[in-house]
Amino acid sequence: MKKALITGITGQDGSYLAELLLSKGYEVHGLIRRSSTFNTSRIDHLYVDPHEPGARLFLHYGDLSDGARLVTLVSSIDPDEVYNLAAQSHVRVSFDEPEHTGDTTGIGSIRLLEAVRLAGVKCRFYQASSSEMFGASPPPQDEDTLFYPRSPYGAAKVYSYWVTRNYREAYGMFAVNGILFNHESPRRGETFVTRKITRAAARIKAGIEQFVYMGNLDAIRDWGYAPEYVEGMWRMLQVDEPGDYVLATGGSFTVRDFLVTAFEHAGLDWQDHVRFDPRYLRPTEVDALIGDPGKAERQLGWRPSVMADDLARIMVDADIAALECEGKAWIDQPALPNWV
Ligand code: NDP
Ligand code: GDR
Repeated sequence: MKKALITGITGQDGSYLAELLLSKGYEVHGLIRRSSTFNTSRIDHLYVDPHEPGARLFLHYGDLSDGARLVTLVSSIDPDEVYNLAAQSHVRVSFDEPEHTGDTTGIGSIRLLEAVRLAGVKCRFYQASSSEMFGASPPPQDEDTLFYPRSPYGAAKVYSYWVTRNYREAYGMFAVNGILFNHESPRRGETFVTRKITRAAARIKAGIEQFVYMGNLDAIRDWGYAPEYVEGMWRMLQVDEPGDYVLATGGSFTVRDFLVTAFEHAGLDWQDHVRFDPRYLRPTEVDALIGDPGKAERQLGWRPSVMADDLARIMVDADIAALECEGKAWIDQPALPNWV
Protein backbone atom coordinates (compact mmCIF):
# COMPACT_ATOMS: atom_id res chain seq x y z
CA MET A 1 0.00 0.00 0.00
CA LYS A 2 1.40 3.41 -1.00
CA LYS A 3 1.68 6.06 1.70
CA ALA A 4 1.14 9.78 1.09
CA LEU A 5 1.67 12.78 3.34
CA ILE A 6 -0.48 15.84 2.61
CA THR A 7 0.20 19.22 4.20
CA GLY A 8 -2.85 21.48 3.99
CA ILE A 9 -5.18 18.47 4.16
CA THR A 10 -7.87 20.56 5.89
CA GLY A 11 -7.99 23.01 2.95
CA GLN A 12 -10.05 22.82 -0.25
CA ASP A 13 -7.47 20.93 -2.31
CA GLY A 14 -6.19 18.79 0.56
CA SER A 15 -9.67 17.43 1.19
CA TYR A 16 -10.24 16.46 -2.46
CA LEU A 17 -6.74 15.01 -2.76
CA ALA A 18 -7.21 12.91 0.39
CA GLU A 19 -10.47 11.57 -1.08
CA LEU A 20 -8.75 10.74 -4.38
CA LEU A 21 -5.79 8.96 -2.76
CA LEU A 22 -8.01 6.98 -0.39
CA SER A 23 -10.09 5.88 -3.39
CA LYS A 24 -6.86 4.66 -5.02
CA GLY A 25 -6.01 2.55 -1.97
CA TYR A 26 -3.35 4.81 -0.41
CA GLU A 27 -2.68 5.19 3.28
CA VAL A 28 -3.05 8.95 3.76
CA HIS A 29 -1.32 11.03 6.43
CA GLY A 30 -2.29 14.65 6.92
CA LEU A 31 -0.63 17.50 8.75
CA ILE A 32 -3.12 19.55 10.77
CA ARG A 33 -2.64 22.65 12.87
CA ARG A 34 -3.59 22.77 16.49
CA SER A 35 -6.61 25.04 16.78
CA SER A 36 -8.90 25.96 19.67
CA THR A 37 -11.86 24.93 17.51
CA PHE A 38 -12.25 21.99 15.16
CA ASN A 39 -10.75 22.80 11.74
CA THR A 40 -11.36 19.49 10.00
CA SER A 41 -14.86 20.04 8.60
CA ARG A 42 -13.76 19.41 4.98
CA ILE A 43 -12.41 15.95 5.83
CA ASP A 44 -14.70 14.79 8.65
CA HIS A 45 -16.64 12.64 6.17
CA LEU A 46 -13.45 10.65 5.48
CA TYR A 47 -12.88 9.85 9.12
CA VAL A 48 -12.58 6.29 10.32
CA ASP A 49 -11.56 5.71 13.92
CA PRO A 50 -7.80 4.94 13.75
CA HIS A 51 -8.38 2.03 16.14
CA GLU A 52 -10.47 0.31 13.46
CA PRO A 53 -8.53 -2.19 11.31
CA GLY A 54 -9.65 -0.53 8.03
CA ALA A 55 -8.47 2.97 8.94
CA ARG A 56 -6.23 4.51 6.26
CA LEU A 57 -6.42 8.22 7.14
CA PHE A 58 -4.18 9.47 9.93
CA LEU A 59 -3.80 13.07 11.08
CA HIS A 60 -0.78 14.54 12.84
CA TYR A 61 -0.34 17.88 14.52
CA GLY A 62 2.34 20.07 13.02
CA ASP A 63 3.02 23.36 11.29
CA LEU A 64 5.16 24.42 8.34
CA SER A 65 6.90 26.88 10.67
CA ASP A 66 8.26 24.00 12.79
CA GLY A 67 11.10 22.36 10.89
CA ALA A 68 12.11 19.86 13.59
CA ARG A 69 8.55 18.54 13.73
CA LEU A 70 8.56 18.07 9.96
CA VAL A 71 11.74 15.98 10.14
CA THR A 72 10.40 13.65 12.84
CA LEU A 73 7.07 13.35 11.07
CA VAL A 74 8.49 12.57 7.63
CA SER A 75 10.91 10.02 9.04
CA SER A 76 8.23 8.29 11.13
CA ILE A 77 5.70 8.11 8.25
CA ASP A 78 8.25 7.24 5.53
CA PRO A 79 5.88 8.32 2.74
CA ASP A 80 6.09 7.41 -0.96
CA GLU A 81 4.58 10.74 -1.96
CA VAL A 82 4.53 14.14 -0.24
CA TYR A 83 2.08 16.83 -1.36
CA ASN A 84 2.91 20.28 -0.01
CA LEU A 85 -0.42 22.12 -0.19
CA ALA A 86 -0.19 24.09 3.07
CA ALA A 87 0.15 27.85 2.74
CA GLN A 88 -1.25 31.18 3.77
CA SER A 89 -3.08 31.13 0.46
CA HIS A 90 -5.01 34.42 0.38
CA VAL A 91 -3.44 37.04 -1.89
CA ARG A 92 -5.13 40.06 -0.28
CA VAL A 93 -4.23 38.85 3.21
CA SER A 94 -0.60 38.49 2.14
CA PHE A 95 -0.41 42.31 1.96
CA ASP A 96 -1.61 42.47 5.58
CA GLU A 97 0.65 39.63 6.79
CA PRO A 98 3.64 39.67 4.44
CA GLU A 99 6.15 38.25 6.90
CA HIS A 100 3.89 35.41 8.03
CA THR A 101 3.08 34.66 4.37
CA GLY A 102 6.78 34.54 3.52
CA ASP A 103 7.42 32.22 6.45
CA THR A 104 4.62 29.78 5.62
CA THR A 105 4.13 29.99 1.85
CA GLY A 106 7.83 30.46 1.10
CA ILE A 107 10.20 29.18 3.78
CA GLY A 108 7.70 26.47 4.81
CA SER A 109 8.40 24.68 1.53
CA ILE A 110 12.14 24.51 2.05
CA ARG A 111 11.56 23.29 5.61
CA LEU A 112 9.56 20.41 4.20
CA LEU A 113 12.03 19.68 1.39
CA GLU A 114 14.84 19.74 3.92
CA ALA A 115 12.88 17.42 6.22
CA VAL A 116 12.57 14.92 3.35
CA ARG A 117 16.31 15.20 2.64
CA LEU A 118 17.39 14.94 6.30
CA ALA A 119 15.04 12.04 6.98
CA GLY A 120 16.66 10.20 4.05
CA VAL A 121 13.23 9.24 2.74
CA LYS A 122 12.96 8.27 -0.94
CA CYS A 123 9.71 9.92 -1.92
CA ARG A 124 8.18 11.99 -4.68
CA PHE A 125 7.42 15.61 -3.80
CA TYR A 126 4.65 17.86 -5.13
CA GLN A 127 4.80 21.63 -4.62
CA ALA A 128 1.58 23.66 -4.93
CA SER A 129 2.84 26.42 -7.17
CA SER A 130 0.52 29.09 -8.49
CA SER A 131 -0.43 31.16 -11.52
CA GLU A 132 0.03 34.15 -9.18
CA MET A 133 3.76 33.73 -9.91
CA PHE A 134 3.06 35.07 -13.45
CA GLY A 135 1.41 38.18 -12.01
CA ALA A 136 1.95 40.99 -14.50
CA SER A 137 3.17 38.78 -17.39
CA PRO A 138 0.47 38.96 -20.09
CA PRO A 139 -1.64 35.88 -20.97
CA PRO A 140 -1.67 33.20 -22.13
CA GLN A 141 0.80 31.88 -19.55
CA ASP A 142 2.58 28.53 -19.74
CA GLU A 143 5.59 26.79 -18.16
CA ASP A 144 8.02 29.13 -19.98
CA THR A 145 6.33 32.43 -19.09
CA LEU A 146 8.39 34.91 -17.07
CA PHE A 147 7.47 35.17 -13.39
CA TYR A 148 6.44 38.68 -12.32
CA PRO A 149 4.67 38.30 -8.95
CA ARG A 150 2.46 41.15 -7.75
CA SER A 151 2.00 40.27 -4.07
CA PRO A 152 3.94 38.92 -1.09
CA TYR A 153 2.01 35.68 -1.72
CA GLY A 154 3.12 35.49 -5.35
CA ALA A 155 6.72 36.25 -4.41
CA ALA A 156 6.70 33.55 -1.71
CA LYS A 157 5.37 31.03 -4.26
CA VAL A 158 8.18 31.96 -6.67
CA TYR A 159 10.68 31.17 -3.89
CA SER A 160 9.02 27.80 -3.27
CA TYR A 161 8.98 27.05 -6.99
CA TRP A 162 12.72 27.61 -7.29
CA VAL A 163 13.72 25.69 -4.15
CA THR A 164 11.65 22.75 -5.41
CA ARG A 165 13.56 22.85 -8.71
CA ASN A 166 16.80 23.31 -6.83
CA TYR A 167 16.25 20.18 -4.70
CA ARG A 168 15.46 18.28 -7.89
CA GLU A 169 18.70 19.43 -9.53
CA ALA A 170 20.96 19.46 -6.45
CA TYR A 171 19.88 16.21 -4.78
CA GLY A 172 18.18 14.31 -7.59
CA MET A 173 14.84 14.42 -5.78
CA PHE A 174 11.68 13.64 -7.74
CA ALA A 175 10.30 17.11 -6.92
CA VAL A 176 7.73 18.79 -9.17
CA ASN A 177 5.81 22.06 -9.38
CA GLY A 178 2.16 22.05 -10.31
CA ILE A 179 1.51 25.60 -11.52
CA LEU A 180 -2.22 25.69 -10.95
CA PHE A 181 -4.55 28.41 -12.13
CA ASN A 182 -7.54 29.31 -9.93
CA HIS A 183 -9.68 26.30 -9.11
CA GLU A 184 -12.82 26.40 -7.07
CA SER A 185 -15.57 24.22 -5.64
CA PRO A 186 -18.30 24.22 -3.02
CA ARG A 187 -15.45 23.65 -0.52
CA ARG A 188 -13.67 26.88 -1.52
CA GLY A 189 -12.85 29.20 1.41
CA GLU A 190 -15.63 31.76 1.89
CA THR A 191 -13.37 34.80 1.36
CA PHE A 192 -12.16 33.90 -2.13
CA VAL A 193 -14.14 35.76 -4.75
CA THR A 194 -16.07 32.88 -6.36
CA ARG A 195 -17.32 31.46 -3.09
CA LYS A 196 -18.01 34.92 -1.71
CA ILE A 197 -20.25 35.51 -4.74
CA THR A 198 -22.08 32.15 -4.72
CA ARG A 199 -22.58 32.25 -0.96
CA ALA A 200 -23.94 35.80 -1.19
CA ALA A 201 -26.27 34.82 -4.05
CA ALA A 202 -27.70 32.01 -1.92
CA ARG A 203 -28.11 34.21 1.16
CA ILE A 204 -29.66 37.10 -0.78
CA LYS A 205 -32.08 34.70 -2.49
CA ALA A 206 -33.04 33.38 0.96
CA GLY A 207 -33.63 36.93 2.23
CA ILE A 208 -30.85 36.72 4.85
CA GLU A 209 -28.76 39.47 3.25
CA GLN A 210 -29.38 42.24 0.74
CA PHE A 211 -25.92 43.35 -0.40
CA VAL A 212 -22.45 42.00 -1.01
CA TYR A 213 -19.41 44.31 -1.04
CA MET A 214 -16.78 43.67 -3.69
CA GLY A 215 -13.53 45.06 -5.07
CA ASN A 216 -12.21 44.96 -8.67
CA LEU A 217 -14.75 43.35 -11.00
CA ASP A 218 -12.56 43.65 -14.11
CA ALA A 219 -9.92 41.07 -13.16
CA ILE A 220 -9.77 38.12 -15.58
CA ARG A 221 -9.25 34.63 -14.23
CA ASP A 222 -9.16 31.11 -15.63
CA TRP A 223 -11.40 29.27 -13.17
CA GLY A 224 -11.49 25.47 -13.10
CA TYR A 225 -13.00 22.80 -10.86
CA ALA A 226 -10.84 21.68 -7.91
CA PRO A 227 -11.59 17.89 -8.00
CA GLU A 228 -10.21 17.79 -11.57
CA TYR A 229 -7.06 19.64 -10.53
CA VAL A 230 -6.13 17.24 -7.69
CA GLU A 231 -6.23 14.43 -10.26
CA GLY A 232 -3.61 16.42 -12.19
CA MET A 233 -1.44 16.74 -9.06
CA TRP A 234 -1.47 12.98 -8.62
CA ARG A 235 -0.63 12.37 -12.28
CA MET A 236 2.44 14.62 -11.99
CA LEU A 237 3.90 12.17 -9.47
CA GLN A 238 3.15 9.05 -11.56
CA VAL A 239 5.28 9.84 -14.65
CA ASP A 240 8.84 8.58 -15.17
CA GLU A 241 10.66 11.94 -15.06
CA PRO A 242 9.95 14.90 -12.77
CA GLY A 243 8.80 18.12 -14.45
CA ASP A 244 6.72 21.25 -13.90
CA TYR A 245 3.22 21.55 -15.32
CA VAL A 246 0.54 24.21 -15.76
CA LEU A 247 -3.03 23.10 -14.96
CA ALA A 248 -5.68 25.45 -16.34
CA THR A 249 -8.81 25.43 -18.51
CA GLY A 250 -7.61 28.02 -21.02
CA GLY A 251 -10.88 29.90 -20.49
CA SER A 252 -11.18 33.55 -19.51
CA PHE A 253 -13.90 35.04 -17.31
CA THR A 254 -14.01 38.36 -15.46
CA VAL A 255 -15.16 38.63 -11.85
CA ARG A 256 -18.18 40.48 -13.28
CA ASP A 257 -18.94 37.54 -15.63
CA PHE A 258 -18.87 35.21 -12.63
CA LEU A 259 -21.22 37.54 -10.72
CA VAL A 260 -23.69 37.71 -13.62
CA THR A 261 -23.73 33.93 -14.10
CA ALA A 262 -24.06 33.13 -10.39
CA PHE A 263 -26.76 35.71 -9.66
CA GLU A 264 -28.73 34.82 -12.80
CA HIS A 265 -28.67 31.18 -11.75
CA ALA A 266 -30.09 32.20 -8.37
CA GLY A 267 -32.81 34.22 -10.16
CA LEU A 268 -31.34 37.59 -9.11
CA ASP A 269 -30.09 40.74 -10.85
CA TRP A 270 -26.57 41.27 -9.52
CA GLN A 271 -26.73 45.04 -10.04
CA ASP A 272 -29.40 45.32 -7.33
CA HIS A 273 -27.15 43.67 -4.75
CA VAL A 274 -23.46 44.38 -5.41
CA ARG A 275 -21.74 47.37 -3.85
CA PHE A 276 -18.15 48.55 -4.11
CA ASP A 277 -15.78 48.59 -1.12
CA PRO A 278 -12.17 49.74 -1.73
CA ARG A 279 -11.12 47.50 1.16
CA TYR A 280 -11.17 44.60 -1.30
CA LEU A 281 -8.77 46.24 -3.76
CA ARG A 282 -5.13 45.12 -3.69
CA PRO A 283 -2.15 47.51 -3.68
CA THR A 284 -1.05 45.76 -6.87
CA GLU A 285 -3.55 43.71 -8.87
CA VAL A 286 -3.06 40.77 -11.21
CA ASP A 287 -5.19 41.81 -14.17
CA ALA A 288 -5.36 38.69 -16.31
CA LEU A 289 -4.45 35.03 -15.84
CA ILE A 290 -5.31 32.60 -18.64
CA GLY A 291 -3.38 29.35 -18.68
CA ASP A 292 -2.18 27.11 -21.47
CA PRO A 293 -2.43 23.52 -20.17
CA GLY A 294 -1.00 21.99 -23.38
CA LYS A 295 1.98 20.30 -21.70
CA ALA A 296 -0.22 18.61 -19.07
CA GLU A 297 -2.60 17.43 -21.82
CA ARG A 298 0.22 15.98 -23.92
CA GLN A 299 2.37 14.44 -21.18
CA LEU A 300 -0.15 13.60 -18.42
CA GLY A 301 -3.30 13.08 -20.48
CA TRP A 302 -4.96 15.63 -18.18
CA ARG A 303 -7.92 17.57 -19.55
CA PRO A 304 -10.42 19.65 -17.55
CA SER A 305 -14.11 19.44 -18.38
CA VAL A 306 -15.81 21.97 -16.07
CA MET A 307 -15.57 25.58 -17.25
CA ALA A 308 -16.25 28.75 -15.26
CA ASP A 309 -19.95 29.14 -16.13
CA ASP A 310 -20.79 25.56 -15.07
CA LEU A 311 -18.61 26.00 -12.00
CA ALA A 312 -20.58 29.09 -10.94
CA ARG A 313 -23.83 27.13 -11.21
CA ILE A 314 -22.43 24.12 -9.31
CA MET A 315 -21.31 26.42 -6.50
CA VAL A 316 -24.58 28.38 -6.31
CA ASP A 317 -26.58 25.14 -6.11
CA ALA A 318 -24.30 23.86 -3.34
CA ASP A 319 -24.58 27.09 -1.34
CA ILE A 320 -28.36 27.07 -1.66
CA ALA A 321 -28.44 23.44 -0.49
CA ALA A 322 -26.03 24.17 2.38
CA LEU A 323 -28.21 27.02 3.57
CA GLU A 324 -31.17 24.69 3.82
CA CYS A 325 -29.17 22.59 6.34
CA GLU A 326 -27.94 25.62 8.30
CA GLY A 327 -29.61 26.57 11.52
CA LYS A 328 -30.38 23.00 12.55
CA ALA A 329 -29.94 22.47 16.26
CA TRP A 330 -26.42 21.28 17.11
CA ILE A 331 -27.90 18.09 18.43
CA ASP A 332 -28.91 17.16 14.85
CA GLN A 333 -25.33 17.39 13.63
CA PRO A 334 -23.18 14.26 13.29
CA ALA A 335 -20.95 13.47 16.24
CA LEU A 336 -17.55 15.16 16.06
CA PRO A 337 -14.70 12.80 15.34
CA ASN A 338 -12.02 12.15 17.89
CA TRP A 339 -8.90 12.91 15.86
CA VAL A 340 -6.30 12.35 18.56
P1 NDP B 1 -6.69 26.61 1.46
O1 NDP B 1 -6.47 28.01 1.93
O2 NDP B 1 -8.08 26.11 1.32
O3 NDP B 1 -5.90 25.60 2.42
C1 NDP B 1 -4.66 25.92 2.96
C2 NDP B 1 -4.23 24.82 3.90
O4 NDP B 1 -2.95 25.15 4.46
C3 NDP B 1 -5.17 24.60 5.09
O5 NDP B 1 -5.23 23.22 5.36
C4 NDP B 1 -4.43 25.32 6.21
O6 NDP B 1 -4.75 24.84 7.50
C5 NDP B 1 -3.01 24.97 5.87
N1 NDP B 1 -2.01 25.83 6.49
C6 NDP B 1 -1.93 27.19 6.46
N2 NDP B 1 -0.85 27.62 7.12
C7 NDP B 1 -0.22 26.51 7.61
C8 NDP B 1 0.94 26.30 8.38
N3 NDP B 1 1.70 27.32 8.81
N4 NDP B 1 1.29 25.03 8.68
C9 NDP B 1 0.54 23.98 8.27
N5 NDP B 1 -0.58 24.13 7.55
C10 NDP B 1 -0.96 25.38 7.21
O7 NDP B 1 -5.91 26.48 0.06
P2 NDP B 1 -6.28 25.62 -1.24
O8 NDP B 1 -6.68 24.27 -0.83
O9 NDP B 1 -7.15 26.43 -2.13
O10 NDP B 1 -4.87 25.57 -1.99
C11 NDP B 1 -3.91 24.55 -1.69
C12 NDP B 1 -2.53 25.04 -2.08
O11 NDP B 1 -2.50 25.34 -3.47
C13 NDP B 1 -2.07 26.31 -1.39
O12 NDP B 1 -0.68 26.24 -1.21
C14 NDP B 1 -2.40 27.42 -2.39
O13 NDP B 1 -1.56 28.53 -2.18
C15 NDP B 1 -2.11 26.69 -3.69
N6 NDP B 1 -2.85 27.13 -4.84
C16 NDP B 1 -4.20 27.20 -4.80
C17 NDP B 1 -4.93 27.54 -5.93
C18 NDP B 1 -6.40 27.61 -5.91
O14 NDP B 1 -6.96 28.20 -6.86
N7 NDP B 1 -7.09 27.04 -4.94
C19 NDP B 1 -4.23 27.83 -7.19
C20 NDP B 1 -2.78 27.69 -7.12
C21 NDP B 1 -2.14 27.35 -5.99
P3 NDP B 1 -6.05 25.39 8.32
O15 NDP B 1 -7.24 24.66 7.73
O16 NDP B 1 -5.73 25.01 9.72
O17 NDP B 1 -6.12 26.86 8.07
P1 GDR C 1 -6.75 35.09 -6.31
O1 GDR C 1 -8.22 34.73 -5.83
O2 GDR C 1 -6.26 36.35 -5.75
O3 GDR C 1 -6.77 34.97 -7.82
O4 GDR C 1 -5.89 33.91 -5.66
P2 GDR C 1 -9.39 35.61 -5.21
O5 GDR C 1 -10.61 34.80 -5.39
O6 GDR C 1 -9.07 36.09 -3.84
O7 GDR C 1 -9.43 36.91 -6.18
C1 GDR C 1 -9.68 36.79 -7.57
C2 GDR C 1 -9.91 38.18 -8.15
O8 GDR C 1 -11.12 38.73 -7.66
C3 GDR C 1 -10.92 40.09 -7.32
N1 GDR C 1 -11.92 40.52 -6.32
C4 GDR C 1 -12.04 40.03 -5.09
N2 GDR C 1 -11.36 39.05 -4.44
C5 GDR C 1 -11.76 38.73 -3.18
N3 GDR C 1 -11.12 37.75 -2.51
N4 GDR C 1 -12.78 39.38 -2.54
C6 GDR C 1 -13.48 40.39 -3.15
O9 GDR C 1 -14.40 40.96 -2.58
C7 GDR C 1 -13.10 40.71 -4.49
N5 GDR C 1 -13.57 41.61 -5.39
C8 GDR C 1 -12.85 41.47 -6.49
C9 GDR C 1 -9.49 40.11 -6.81
O10 GDR C 1 -8.98 41.46 -6.79
C10 GDR C 1 -8.81 39.19 -7.81
O11 GDR C 1 -8.46 39.91 -8.96
C11 GDR C 1 -6.37 32.56 -5.68
C12 GDR C 1 -5.86 31.86 -4.41
O12 GDR C 1 -6.46 30.60 -4.32
C13 GDR C 1 -4.35 31.68 -4.46
O13 GDR C 1 -3.93 30.85 -3.37
C14 GDR C 1 -3.99 30.98 -5.78
O14 GDR C 1 -2.60 30.82 -5.88
C15 GDR C 1 -4.51 31.78 -6.95
O15 GDR C 1 -5.92 31.90 -6.84
C16 GDR C 1 -4.20 31.12 -8.30
